[in-house]
Amino acid sequence: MVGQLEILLQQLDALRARALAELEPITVSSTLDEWDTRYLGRNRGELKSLSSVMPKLSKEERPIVGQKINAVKAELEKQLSLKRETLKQRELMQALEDERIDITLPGRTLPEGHMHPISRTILEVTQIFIKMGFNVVQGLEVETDYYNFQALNIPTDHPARDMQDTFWVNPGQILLRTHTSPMQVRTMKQMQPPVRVVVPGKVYRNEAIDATHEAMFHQIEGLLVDEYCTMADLRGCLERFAQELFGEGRKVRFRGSYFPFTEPSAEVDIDCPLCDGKGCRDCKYSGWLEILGSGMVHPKLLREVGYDPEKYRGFAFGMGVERIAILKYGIGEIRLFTGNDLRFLRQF
Ligand code: 2NL
Repeated sequence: MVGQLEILLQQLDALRARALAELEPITVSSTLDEWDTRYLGRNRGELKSLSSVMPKLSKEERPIVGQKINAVKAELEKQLSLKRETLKQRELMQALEDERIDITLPGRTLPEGHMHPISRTILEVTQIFIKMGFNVVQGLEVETDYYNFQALNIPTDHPARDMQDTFWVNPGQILLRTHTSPMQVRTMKQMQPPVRVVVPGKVYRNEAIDATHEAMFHQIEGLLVDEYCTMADLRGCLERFAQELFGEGRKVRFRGSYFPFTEPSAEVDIDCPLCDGKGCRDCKYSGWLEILGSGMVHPKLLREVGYDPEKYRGFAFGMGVERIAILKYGIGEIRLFTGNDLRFLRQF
């Protein structure tokens, strides 16, 4: 009988040819998996089905068929793994192509923030004093009655001590500072002269709020204590400051005044930078603008912090940051600083 064996070998060749022909056009991994199961599958694979006739074959025929099956199997497996590698490679290239990033597209920019005009003014003012050798000190906003009033020689009948004008945390003892001077007192108690500090920060007053007053505002105070220190040094220092901030050639004018912590005391004006001293609405046609208060540190204060007033002298000054910013940038009113109107804030 020319039959059984020949047919079986032909069927194996046909299977091999069909499998390879079907493998050729496959382009996706999932179809490849289906092909794998159909031809090489352990349970119902076509090669497995043909192998199931083995037990029916004679002893001589079995190795021939066995070898053929193994050869076909080996060939299909080899082609499968080659195909898998090719597809993997192609799918990777495809993914790279699909996920390609166009680096020439403009980026999504984050909106840039702005420095608040108050912060900017504090920075500009402190930088001028830093250039003159001052150090910047910042500190407590919640203070004791002693540091805020008593140590500063503020008499009990002074209007600044009015209970109504102060935010008390603990009435008569703990309060929100009404000026930054307490930090200067603390600084002096901590070190020996020479002292050169500027203290910027928030201060609080419980007074009627209008276009020029708010309950919280900012101050910058300055203090210098040394063996040789006169009112001429104070004047020179403030003149330099005024010219750095408001323009070279700026003139300063001292007017006698009163502060409990300085003696003598003076208000300091500059010739109006808006009209160059000729007189305009902003300087109320006087040609001068008040920018700060100042004076020679009261000897009582020097003694209070443990300095010998016979040996040391000091000068001090204080300015309202809102007022300086209003003058420098021509801002209409104080409420703009806390109004959070971006149309205003974006100008700085
Ligand atoms: C003003 C006036 C001033 C001071 C502040 C001061 C501080 C110490 C000692 C002496 Cl620790 N003086 N500060 C002196 C004179 C004036 O401020 O009109 N500020 C807005």
